[in-house]
Amino acid sequence: MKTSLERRKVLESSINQLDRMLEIRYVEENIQKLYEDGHVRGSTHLAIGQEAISVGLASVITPKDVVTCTYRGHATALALGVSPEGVLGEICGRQIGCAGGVGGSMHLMDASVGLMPTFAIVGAGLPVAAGVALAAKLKGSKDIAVSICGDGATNIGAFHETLNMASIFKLPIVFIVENNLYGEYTRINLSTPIENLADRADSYAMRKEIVDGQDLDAVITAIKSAVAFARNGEGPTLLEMKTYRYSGHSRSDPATYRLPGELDLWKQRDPLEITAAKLIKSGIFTEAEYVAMQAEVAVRVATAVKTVLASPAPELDQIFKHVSS
Ligand SMILES: Cc1ncc(C[n+]2csc(CCOP(=O)(O)OP(=O)(O)O)c2C)c(N)n1
Ligand SMILES: [Mg+2]
Repeated sequence: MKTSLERRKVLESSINQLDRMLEIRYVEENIQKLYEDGHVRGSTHLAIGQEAISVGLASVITPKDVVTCTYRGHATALALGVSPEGVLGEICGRQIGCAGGVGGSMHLMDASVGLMPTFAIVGAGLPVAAGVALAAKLKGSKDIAVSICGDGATNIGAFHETLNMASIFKLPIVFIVENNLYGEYTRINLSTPIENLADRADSYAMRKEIVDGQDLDAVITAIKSAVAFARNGEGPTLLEMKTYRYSGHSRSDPATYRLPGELDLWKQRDPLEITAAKLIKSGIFTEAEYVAMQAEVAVRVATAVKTVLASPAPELDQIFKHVSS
């Protein structure tokens, strides 16, 4: 099995980026099945439909950069390099999981590729990322921090305090807001009085950009310039990624609160299909190769599921490991 770092290096070509987006999609679909079959305890939150953002990010930053993200971070973990066994194993509470099976769905982590343990508390990752960015600045390193949060998190106090501090200290940080239009079961227009969340950067005199989060190329271009800006010591950027989650908020939410027809409209702009169509049009990839890739990735993920289900649960004494007193 490849290490997380080795898997990260594979993201250099656009064909490999498409492969990773497919892997994320199939892992997420399998998580839903594993949940329904009783292998997942507690909750789990899928990012189907949002794959381009994580893969775009992982294609740009280095493993020395640090990322904080949310409970919806399975896609980010896989994109950064954590294996399907590491992600699925953690979600199913098995020893093979990336936190040894004691963290679960909302606490994926892998320091070797800069993934801080993912955050279950809305907005909690932002100040931590700012702390990492401040440390990098004080040390004079060129490393940056990235904070990923949802649209709902932009209404949390920690979001505003962190943006203010990041701006005033010119911290090397990129704030990514995955605006998927919903916070739990509430549509954004019922909770948030502005349409473009990027505008929240204006209060903090911060660089901002609205990005088509379904288009991998647009995501990569925006993240590249925000990362260069941060590495040059020029300060933070707020990137609002317009996106959509195909599934409900969490494991058993049928999302009956969606606007009629909304899901179908977004599926017409599926990030995997947009990327595949571009590659096929450019002539560097064929339809047949795409079909073969889908089959290969499906087998890879099915094999990971088998490996995970054969992995034991953590021993009881693991409860006391990594706990400070
Ligand atoms: C501080 C805090 N308040 C409330 C919750 C309950 N909660 C969990 S997810 C969520 C919605 C967050 O929505 P958003 O930031 O848009 O992220 P998304 O789930 O859409 O990715 C809420 C309110 C929480 N986990 N933490
Ligand atoms: Mg949301």
